[in-house]
Amino acid sequence: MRNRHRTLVLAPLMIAMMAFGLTPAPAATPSLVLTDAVDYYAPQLVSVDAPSAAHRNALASLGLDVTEHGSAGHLDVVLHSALDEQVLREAGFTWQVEIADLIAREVERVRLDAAYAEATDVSPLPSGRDTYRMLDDYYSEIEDLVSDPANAGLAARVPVGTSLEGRPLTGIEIGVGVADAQGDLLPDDGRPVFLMFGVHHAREWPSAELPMEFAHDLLASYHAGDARVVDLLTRGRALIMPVSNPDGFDASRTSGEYVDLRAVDNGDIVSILATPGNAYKRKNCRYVDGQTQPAGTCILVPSPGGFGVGIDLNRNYGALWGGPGASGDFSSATYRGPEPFSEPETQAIRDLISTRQVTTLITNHTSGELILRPVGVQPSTIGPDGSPIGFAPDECFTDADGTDRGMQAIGEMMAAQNGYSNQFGWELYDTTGTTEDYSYNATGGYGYTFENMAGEFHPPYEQVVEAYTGEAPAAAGVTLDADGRPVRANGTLLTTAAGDTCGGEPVTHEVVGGGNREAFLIAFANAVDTATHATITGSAAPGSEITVSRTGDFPLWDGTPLTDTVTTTMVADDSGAFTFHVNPSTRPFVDSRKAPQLGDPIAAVETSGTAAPTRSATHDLVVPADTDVIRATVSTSIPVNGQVVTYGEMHVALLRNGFPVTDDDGQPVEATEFGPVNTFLFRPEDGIEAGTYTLEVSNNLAVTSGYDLVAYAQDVLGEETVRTPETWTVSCNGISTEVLVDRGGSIDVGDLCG
Ligand code: 0X9
Ligand code: ZN
Repeated sequence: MRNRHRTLVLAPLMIAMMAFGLTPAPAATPSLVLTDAVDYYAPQLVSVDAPSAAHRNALASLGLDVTEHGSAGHLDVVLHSALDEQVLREAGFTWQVEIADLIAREVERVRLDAAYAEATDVSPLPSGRDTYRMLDDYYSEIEDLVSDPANAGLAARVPVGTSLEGRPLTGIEIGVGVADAQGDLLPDDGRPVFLMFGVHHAREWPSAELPMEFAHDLLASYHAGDARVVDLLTRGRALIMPVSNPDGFDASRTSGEYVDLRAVDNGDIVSILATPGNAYKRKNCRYVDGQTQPAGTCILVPSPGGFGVGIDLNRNYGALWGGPGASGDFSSATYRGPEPFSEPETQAIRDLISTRQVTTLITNHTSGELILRPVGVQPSTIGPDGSPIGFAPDECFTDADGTDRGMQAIGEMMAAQNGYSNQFGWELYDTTGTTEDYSYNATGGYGYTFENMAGEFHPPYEQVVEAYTGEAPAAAGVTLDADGRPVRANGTLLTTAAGDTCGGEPVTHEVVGGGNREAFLIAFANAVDTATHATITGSAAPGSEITVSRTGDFPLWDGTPLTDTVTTTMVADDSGAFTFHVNPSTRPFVDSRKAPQLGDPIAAVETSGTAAPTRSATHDLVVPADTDVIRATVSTSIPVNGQVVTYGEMHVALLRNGFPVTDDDGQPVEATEFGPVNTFLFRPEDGIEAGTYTLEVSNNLAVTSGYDLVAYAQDVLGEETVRTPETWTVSCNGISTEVLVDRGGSIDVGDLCG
């Protein structure tokens, strides 16, 4: 009832804002009177044709409300205005409408959810829930779980921090012996942590439901004597924070509920129109960079979709902050904030990650049915150190038994359960400053983004239930092909070829299609698997405190170093010995990266031209002997709405005597890697013979465009950057030692504690 009352008061303000496309100044008190029905542009969800990563990055650079959902060749975008449509059209994109009216869909969603709740006594979820939780439900359920006497010792509340508006950031930690009698966290005992987040983005409600259900599940399964869960909770701990952006979530969730008001005011357009105010809000609640603001006012400021006030928390983390796929404009859906970790929410999460040994992390988002792993930008993109970003050093990792246990392999194991696509973060579009890129780069713990659900930010609740249990079509359709690889119902592999080059014994899948429940359990199992993290052992008197710490710099995109310290302290038990489960001592950031290092150009062509839509133009490059690669960068700019926008939508092919240059097997040599400004790297297996080559530039957009082309002949100096090993400083009772320990390794420090 409280919400309903508040809605009626707020609706006219929201309508006024929508009608005039305004974002109010803080504490604005407009007194607009609504006379006639408002003729509104219904926000729509459209699927934009974007056949290549270059198209997708071009699309992401238009400043529209791009979502992560997209199948091969498409990317979904929320259109909020006729102007959005115009921007898309003028950039030459075509699209299909998926949801013509998100407001009407919200009305339908509320109706479907009411019907589902009516028809359902207890859902198949561990909690039995049949409706989306409100913010207070998350707080009260966590409190109920930790104070339930049956869970004594097993579940602890974790105060992670406080949001901008002063709401608690609350996690629950689950593991044998983690809590005291009051449900507070006991000191760390050296066991590894599986960390799971939800709702970085306000509108992505299922991303909080799924981890909350996993918390219920772990406890219930433990009590039921499920041997696998008992083992996991004995060897490790699961730390779950369902809502990482409580201010934004509360605004979105309560706005979504307002739609119900049509029943109260007889379907008056006012209450329905009020919905988009915050139901599709994405960012946090910051109104003005760096300034505090009155608590509880976020809900008053409508943020249609990704736009409006706020900072995109998933662009605010430190790793390569300020790089591609993040915006410097306050009103952008991907606004990165004025500096890395400018927001209390990301600061709190950084402090959490840098004081615990998080060996595996899943940050849940919605939607798109994807499992994304580092890195966030295309590997050929030149990073702040002047070298290509390359692949994550842990993309592939072969354990002592010869089995693939790298991030790609663990991703595939999870994909076999929920039916999602296992792929690199950059395969849809570039991002920098994201949660798992930060956590992976700073700690070496495996990190994934789950884009849960098929294609809506808050689909009917029944779909959330099915996503957890495995009844969802994506999970239910998974089978194994003749090679034992997981495939979709239509027979396509769930994991992309790009990551499938690791060379160890492939992982095996005994069960498939178990939904997110099984996928989360696999991630937890990886977190406790000593094959994919490291251990430090020694002897210690009961109660001794052992600390591991490491300080290092990682660069922001402009090269500015950001100092990062990881320090974790554990307390030895009564056994006289300790085992500290830690991440590898060397951070991925300074670890060897698999990326070609190119020598100085030995021949070059710099030119410009014009290409009509779907047509190409050609330019010659005379290549000397000793050339290993030809690297071509084509940049274009097109005025859109009076602004010059830089795209990367042109494609380059390499020809000789009018025919594509082919490899041994007769296939044209494709550009293997390309960056956000369209850098194409041609690297035939046998190198490049001296002679004249032709670069064919073709225009994929529907408008004629000028371009600049720079192409170099270069040789490859080496495949990997030099590794700079790092150590953990291990200390106990004032004595310390430096320990170098790799993934899968174990080091005994003896009686360091004296
Ligand atoms: O753009 C995002 O923040 C995520 N998608 S969403 O639609 N939920 O907003 C994707 C983040 C992907 N992470 C990395 N590429 N590292
Ligand atoms: Zn998201």
